Order: sequence, then C-alpha cells, then structure tokens
Amino acid sequence: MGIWDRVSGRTRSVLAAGIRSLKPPLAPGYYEELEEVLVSADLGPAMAARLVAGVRARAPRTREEAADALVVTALSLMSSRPRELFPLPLGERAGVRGLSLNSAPDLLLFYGINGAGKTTTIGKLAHRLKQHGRKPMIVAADTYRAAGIEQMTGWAQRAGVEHFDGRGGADPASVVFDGIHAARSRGSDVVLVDTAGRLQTQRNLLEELAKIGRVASKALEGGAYESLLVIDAVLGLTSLVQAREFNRAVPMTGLVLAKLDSSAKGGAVIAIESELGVPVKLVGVGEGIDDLAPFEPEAFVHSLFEA
Ligand SMILES: Nc1nc2c(ncn2[C@@H]2O[C@H](COP(=O)(O)OP(=O)(O)O)[C@@H](O)[C@H]2O)c(=O)[nH]1
Ligand SMILES: [Mg+2]
Repeated sequence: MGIWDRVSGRTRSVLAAGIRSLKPPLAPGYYEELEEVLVSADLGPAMAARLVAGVRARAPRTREEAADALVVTALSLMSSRPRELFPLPLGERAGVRGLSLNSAPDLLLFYGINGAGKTTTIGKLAHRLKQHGRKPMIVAADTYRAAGIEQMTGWAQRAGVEHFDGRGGADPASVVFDGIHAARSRGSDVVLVDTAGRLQTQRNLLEELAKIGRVASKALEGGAYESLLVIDAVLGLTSLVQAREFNRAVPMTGLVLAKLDSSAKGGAVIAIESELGVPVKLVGVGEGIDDLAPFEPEAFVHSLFEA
C-alpha cells in the first residue's frame, strides 16, 4: 500500500465501498448511483455532477474504464498552477532551486481557523527544510495567546531551528517585520510565520492578516513569498467557504490540507481546488514531525478512484 492509499484511507474506504456496490457502467441508473457515491465522499453536488458528465462523455464499458475516466476527469478539473512550494526543494522535488541567490530570506505565511493545523504544519515543514540544508526561522506571531507562542516555540525546539517570538499582545505585523530582520542577522534563509487562528467572518482579523501580508512582502526585498491557507481536511467542503473568503482578503499562493490521514471527506479537495484554482501544496498525514508530504494529485486521485 502506497503512502497515498494510507493517507486518504478513510475517504478511500467510503468511496471504495460505494464504487464496488455500483452496477457496471452499461446498466441503467449507473450514472445516478455514481453521482450519489461521489457526494458521499464530500465532493459536493456541483463537482459530482461535473465528474459524472466527464465519465459519461468517455462512455466507459467496464468498471476499469469508468475508474480511468473518473481519474482523468478529476485531474482535468484540478489546479494547473505550480504545485511546488516554490522555490523550496522538498524531498524528491529538489532541484527546483537551492538556497536563495540573494541574501534575502524567503518567507511562508500560514493562516487559517483555530485548530486547522497551522502550528503543527510549520513545525513539520521547518524540520523538513532543515533536513534539506535550509536554515529556517520560525516567527511566532500568534500573539493573542501565550499558549500559542509556547506551542510554536516547542515545535521550533523539536525541529532544532531558530525562533523569534512575539510578546503577548504585540501587533503581529510588527512581530513579523522584526522577525524578518532577526532572520537576516542570524543568517536564516527561510522564515515561517505562525499567526493566530481567525474565522473568515471576522473582518477586522482578516484586515490584520492582509496587513501582515503587506508588511512581510515589503520587508522581504526579493525573497520568495508563499501565502498559505491551512485547512482541516476533516471538515471537508465546509472549508470551501473559508477558503473563498480568505482568498478575497489575502491573495493565496497555495493551500495546506492538514489531517488528511483522519478525514473521510478528502474528496472535497478536488472541489476546493477546482473552484478556487489554487493548488494544494502540502498535506498533513499525522501528528508526528515527519508527517508532511508534498501533494501529488495524480497519486491521490488514483488512490481514491481505483480502490
Ligand atoms: N491526525 C492529524 N492531526 C493533526 C495534523 N495536523 C495537526 N493535527 C492536530 O490538530 C490539532 C490542532 O493543530 P494545531 O497545529 O495546533 O492547529 P492551529 O490552531 O491551526 O495552529 C493538534 O492536536 C494537532 O496535533 C495531521 O496532519 N494529522
Ligand atoms: Mg496554532
């Protein structure tokens, strides 16, 4: 069993049971039943209808041909934007670019609702970047809660990377500004920024996030910039509403899908990507420090539909 079969396991078993129960594609009622099965994995009615239309157009005669048609259609609906965590080499994707050519650090800004998986993702990514020869610094700008800063600091220590901590109550944008300067003076070449959890309905907090983004991209002076919404895969399609609103407030360069290992609603990622056109770049596949992977849509979609 490959990693994608394991991480999408719960979604996969929902889909596999449904797909196995289907009649063969030439039987009457096949497409209606297929649509129901897809909705059960949280692909949503709109995406299920588009997938079914794609399968129908290919006129499959066997179950295998139907699975192939699902895979091809799903992939054609997903984001075509670059998926690498540009410019960071991740695992086998090394070679995209090594260290920054200039002295300015690269920066990744993480945001999302409380409990989505931001702090955990940053800890895992810092560890991974360090393994690949980068010198990460974590900036803890979740200044509303002392516990938030402590939790991030704990991960920085576990990963063995530098950290810069905001004071409780400090303005997060100024913490990020100071953090970038601290990173330069300590020779860090990539900055990972943790922010306080916020809801897509909290206008003032979205504005604050936009300000953090502006300050960070200005202070970078040429380093690469990633603006990443972390979503909880367990919530499925609910995250689409969040992602839409966050994307309006802060231009997003990618999504992180945390907790894919414990979600039965992983199908939602296809719908979310397709609607937003924003690629999923990383997935969380557990609570351990190594449980982070670059997203591979082909392998993911095959694991879902070829059960
Ligand atoms: N199973 C699983 N749990 C995760 C994953 N990522 C985060 N978590 C858990 O989700 C909870 C919230 O994570 P946290 O990083 O604190 O969320 P934050 O509020 O967005 O910073 C914690 O209990 C994490 O251990 C993941 O990929 N898989
Ligand atoms: Mg946190």
